[in-house]
Amino acid sequence: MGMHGSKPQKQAQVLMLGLDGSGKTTMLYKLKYNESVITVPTVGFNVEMLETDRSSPGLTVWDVGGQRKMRPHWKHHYTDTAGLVFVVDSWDQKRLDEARKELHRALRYENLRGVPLVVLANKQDLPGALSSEHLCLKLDLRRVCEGRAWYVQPCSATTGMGLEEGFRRIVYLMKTPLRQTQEDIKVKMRSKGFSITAVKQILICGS
Ligand SMILES: Nc1nc2c(ncn2[C@@H]2O[C@H](COP(=O)(O)OP(=O)(O)O)[C@@H](O)[C@H]2O)c(=O)[nH]1
Ligand SMILES: [Mg+2]
Repeated sequence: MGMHGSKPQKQAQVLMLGLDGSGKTTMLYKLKYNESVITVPTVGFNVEMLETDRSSPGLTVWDVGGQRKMRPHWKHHYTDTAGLVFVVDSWDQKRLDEARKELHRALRYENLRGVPLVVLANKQDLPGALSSEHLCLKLDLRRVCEGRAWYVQPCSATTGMGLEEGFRRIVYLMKTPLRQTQEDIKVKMRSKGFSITAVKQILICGS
C-alpha cells in the first residue's frame, strides 16, 4: 500500500475493533509507516488513511479504543462502515471468550448488516498462538457470519506478516457482492481439484 500520485482517491471507511491489547494501534502504524511504535491504551480513537491500488477506494481506518469503558462507543462508528476488521490476540486464550462476545454483539447491529468482516488472528509470532482455523471455531464464525462475506487472516502486527493481505482482503470483499465471492471461491477450488467437502470447509473457515 505505497504512495501514489496526488489525485484524491475515493475513500471507504474501515472500522477496526477488538479488545484492548489485541494489537490494533500497533497494526495501524505498522501499515501506515512500516514502523513499530510503542503504544499506550487508546482513549478515543486513531484514524489514518491508507492508500491502495488506484482501482480501489483508499481506506480511512478507524482504530477505536477497546477497553471495556470504550466499547459502548463502538456503535457510533457503525453507520458509515464499509468494512469491519476485528483484531484478536491469538495467543491470549483467556480472553477469547470475551473477544467472541464483543464480536457477536457488534455483528448484531443493524447498521453492520451485510458489512464484510476480516478477522485478524494477530500475534502469530508468539509460540502457542492459535491458528486461524482454530480461532474460526472458537469464535463460532460460521454461525454468526451467515449472510456476510468474511475471512480469517493470520498476522503479526510487530513483524508485519499478513497485514497487507488482511487489508487487501477487506478491500476485495467490499468490492465484490457476497454471492459472487462465494461463487468465485467455489470455482477456484474446483479448478484446483478440491472436493465439495473441502469447499465447504473453506467457506466455513473463510480461508
Ligand atoms: N508479540 C506481539 N506483540 C504484539 C503484536 N501486536 C501488538 N503487540 C503488543 O501488544 C500490546 C498491545 O498493542 P496495542 O497496539 O496497543 O493494542 P490495542 O489496544 O488493540 O491498540 C503492545 O505491547 C504491543 O507491542 C504482535 O503481533 N505480536
Ligand atoms: Mg490502541
